[in-house]
Amino acid sequence: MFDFTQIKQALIDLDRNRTLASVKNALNRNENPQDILEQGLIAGMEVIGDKMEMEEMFIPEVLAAADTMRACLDVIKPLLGSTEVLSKGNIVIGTVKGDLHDIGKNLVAMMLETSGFKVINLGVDIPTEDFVTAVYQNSADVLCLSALLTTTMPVMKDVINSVRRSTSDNRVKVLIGGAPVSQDYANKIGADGYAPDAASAVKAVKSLLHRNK
Ligand code: B1M
Repeated sequence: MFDFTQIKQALIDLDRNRTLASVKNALNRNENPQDILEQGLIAGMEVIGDKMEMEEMFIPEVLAAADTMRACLDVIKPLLGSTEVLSKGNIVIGTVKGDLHDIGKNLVAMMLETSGFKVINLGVDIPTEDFVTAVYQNSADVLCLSALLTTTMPVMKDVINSVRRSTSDNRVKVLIGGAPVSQDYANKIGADGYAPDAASAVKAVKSLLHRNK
């Protein structure tokens, strides 16, 4: 059995080369990319978050870890499954205004892409009007909003209200996610769905599209 704590610890130690080497080593040993992600990289990021909260780690260190995580995701992405030729639907995704966190959002985008959806990834710190424009220009079926800060969660409500105001038929469904977000919160702000992680985001998008038919 592969010891995923190697990956987790290398990420916590901010050792980029060792983290990448451990990820490649696990892949060479045919470990499941999903396990590498969850038991190695995401588990490591959780510890980094705790250290950040306890002021044992600071922004430059967390940024370095985020950069390493991004490099590892680039290695894993091609192995998560091949993108289907026909798009199953158009998805617009972004992190709301005021929020710069993008690792989880990019993971969700990546999983959706490899599941056959056309994904328009707007990036981070996206103004509400840009979401509205992107939904319209791309005839989006689902709008995915990510927020990692309790202070930016309320922005999701503004985006939902603006998107609803701008489309008369309610066709576009809105899915929300991010560490501080919950199903209760989704209900409260009128989102169509909530997903706690990237894998369930794919399931949630499929279920929302199914409901659309
Ligand atoms: Co920040 N940060 N950060 N940070 N950061 C958190 C979120 C925090 C919990 C850390 C802590 O204190 N323990 C805390 C938030 C507290 C709160 O609001 N309750 C925090 C803070 C306070 C801050 C700053 C304010 C710090 C400061 O400046 N004093 C600042 C804010 C900047 C801003 O956004 N305006 C800040 C900055 C940063 C960095 C820039 C240094 C960096 C981000 C780099 C980047 O993303 N490119 C960073 C990081 C890396 C973190 C932690 C450590 C890790 C986040 C992460 O990438 N996790 C984080 C602590 C933590 O989460 N434990 C923390 C891994 C990722 C895979 O998980 O993003 O949760 P996550 O995504 C998951 C799910 O949430 C879900 O699926 C993903 C994977 O399965 N998901 C969705 C996400 N979006 C989804 C959308 C969906 C569905 C599911 O559908 C649409």
